[in-house]
Amino acid sequence: MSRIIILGAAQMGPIAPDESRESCVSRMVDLIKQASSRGCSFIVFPELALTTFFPRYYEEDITKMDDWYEKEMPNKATRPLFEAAADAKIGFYLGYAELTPEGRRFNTAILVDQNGKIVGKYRKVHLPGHSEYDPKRPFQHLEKRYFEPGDLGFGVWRQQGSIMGMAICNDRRWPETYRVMSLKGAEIIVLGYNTPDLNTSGKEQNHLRMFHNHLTMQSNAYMNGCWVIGTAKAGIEDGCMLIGGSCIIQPSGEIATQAATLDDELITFAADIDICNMPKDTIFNFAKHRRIEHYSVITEQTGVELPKGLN
Ligand code: ING
Repeated sequence: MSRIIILGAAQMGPIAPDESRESCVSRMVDLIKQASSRGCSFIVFPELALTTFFPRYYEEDITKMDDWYEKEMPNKATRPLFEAAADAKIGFYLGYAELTPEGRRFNTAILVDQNGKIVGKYRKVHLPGHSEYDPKRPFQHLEKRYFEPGDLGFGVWRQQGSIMGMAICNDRRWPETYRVMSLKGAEIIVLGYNTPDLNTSGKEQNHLRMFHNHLTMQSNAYMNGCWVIGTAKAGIEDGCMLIGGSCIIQPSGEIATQAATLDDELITFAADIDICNMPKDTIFNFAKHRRIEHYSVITEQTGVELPKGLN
């Protein structure tokens, strides 16, 4: 009997800087209701789904940015989301900015089960952008200023009869992200993203933003025999265009369904999790085919080091 799970990507349109948490949550509750009417049992919200993408703003005194972070989860503003999801028996992934009691700051995502219980937490490992004001950029991308690199590694959890892992945005551009989780048995990898339409760190043709968005998730879904769900926060936020392109990707690497708009939009797919088995048992049977005796530089080196004699 195949393990069919109706999965959803709950894309969100822009969140204005002055939009309240309550307004974001009510938009997300609407998406939960749509998901319920379409038989979903798990949906994926974007990265930083409760606020505008605030790392585009520079602030000398980081403590002045505290209002962008959640000090506890769930909290008064988000409890209605947890309740609506539990009523609908829908699990979800939620991205938000976390400020811990000790004052540490992370770009965080949680896994919530169908009873509204937080069963997993992930903190974004790969932080793109920069930590100081960069006058050359039309807008800032200060994730290295406002967040620490994640300290929880890449975990996996049982979720509705499958093994699920989490990532956040820039993590999707690093193959190590998916390989670590699929070496732990991941069959579904879920992630949210806020990706500016303009690459402020270098000259790049604009069409490549969406090409790279899908290339990274499709290729890694294929190379790890996993379902991958990528959910965008999309549209123009405070003058900055964020790409859409939310998608549900099969273990073959093919996009099963993709968002058509830059607004709040739910896309769903009845995923047969067992189609992971063929690639994981054959072409990407890690135990049979990997040769780890040749891979050590991947974890022993951070940057490039030319082999002796090539200097
Ligand atoms: N956003 C972008 C992303 O990785 C980025 C950062 C933009 C990286 C453009 C490279 C090029 O999709 C986040 N939030 O990581």
